Amino acid sequence: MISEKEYASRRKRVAKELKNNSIAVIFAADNKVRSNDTNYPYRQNSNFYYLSGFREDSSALVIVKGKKSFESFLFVHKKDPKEELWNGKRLGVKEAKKRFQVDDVFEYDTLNAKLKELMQNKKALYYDFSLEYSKVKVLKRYTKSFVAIYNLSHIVQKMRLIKSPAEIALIKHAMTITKEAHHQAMQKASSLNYEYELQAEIEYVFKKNGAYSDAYTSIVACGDNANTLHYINNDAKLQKKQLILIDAGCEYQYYASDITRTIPSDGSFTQPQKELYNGVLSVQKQIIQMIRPGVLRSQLQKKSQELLCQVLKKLGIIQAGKKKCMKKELFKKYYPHGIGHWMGLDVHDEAPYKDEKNKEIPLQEGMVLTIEPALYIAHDDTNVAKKYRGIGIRIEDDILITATGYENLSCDIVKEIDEIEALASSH
Ligand SMILES: [Mn+2]
Repeated sequence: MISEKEYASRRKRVAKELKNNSIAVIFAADNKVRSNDTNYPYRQNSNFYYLSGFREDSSALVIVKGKKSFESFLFVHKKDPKEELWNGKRLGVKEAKKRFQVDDVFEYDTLNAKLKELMQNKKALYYDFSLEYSKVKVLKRYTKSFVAIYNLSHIVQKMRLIKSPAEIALIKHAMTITKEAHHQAMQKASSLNYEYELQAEIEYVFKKNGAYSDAYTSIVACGDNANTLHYINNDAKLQKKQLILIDAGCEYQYYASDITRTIPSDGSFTQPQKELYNGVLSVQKQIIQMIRPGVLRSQLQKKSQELLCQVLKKLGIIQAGKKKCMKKELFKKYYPHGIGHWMGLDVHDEAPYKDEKNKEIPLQEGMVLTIEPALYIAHDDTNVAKKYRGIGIRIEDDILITATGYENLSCDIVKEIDEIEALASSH
């Protein structure tokens, strides 16, 4: 749980960054139509949630900065028995006043009128430029009167980069659920017939343990399907003697987990699969061991490419040495993506990789970064020995940067070949 005090301190930190005589407006997410009159399950906007902890739609947070002091106001949907009968209880103004440590709470219907009043004599306006919400469009009507307009999300994103102990605790909880899901998949894979059955087993564990759901659409890709990086069809038959790439993580109390494991379809790895798998695994372990404050993500990226060049050479997939492999980027065909990304409220956390001067931000205590090296060998790549074709392997863990090094938050999710095989045979 994130305390109301922590949310209040985040608003205070935002206010500190605002220019004097300014106003910041941040909106809750809109509902999104799935089809006709049904909506997707509602998910609050991460930046709004980060600053308010409020999960209802039709709400907004306004921070008004004076010369030194600031005030924060929350706008919430009014109590409305008729509407609540269909769409669930609303907190309402009265209860919101008790719960949130803001200066005042108003009805959302009054937002436009209130904004007009609060914006009087303000010099700068902050809002999230990336949002296309209906209310943002309204906001744009007022912007002409401002001397300066800034993107609020830049301030919030920077804060989101460093996780508090309470946030780390939630990510760790998400990880315990995701661990159970992946272990379940390892145990059940050989007894199932379709990729979606495996997906169902995984997401059952998510839901059963009180996770909102998946933090992103699960990837369950058997054989050559793993070579499609964002494969989400998950509708193919599970073939014998294949590897299955499973990229799945739950979202718990708004915090993500993002884990990939690659497992055999019938309980045991074949010899060529083992060779490729152990190559990727050894690279992943070496990269994780490099992690500590001050290290750059680009250093991890380059090192992962160099190490994978060596693996590819050792297996005879490429003939060139490390130097040529790097210079000509020969690895790219087999490892086309990045080593990892920030993770938090979003699976790809909306936080910067570079500072204002376009300089890369080094790793710091409290950041959470995924480490996910991979090798993808297409089924029709005739340059590669036949035994390796149609195999895609990615191994992904979520790493917390600590004061002296790192903590692998997903170290309990097995990834050694003998551990995976042991789980598969324990079913
Ligand atoms: Mn990832």
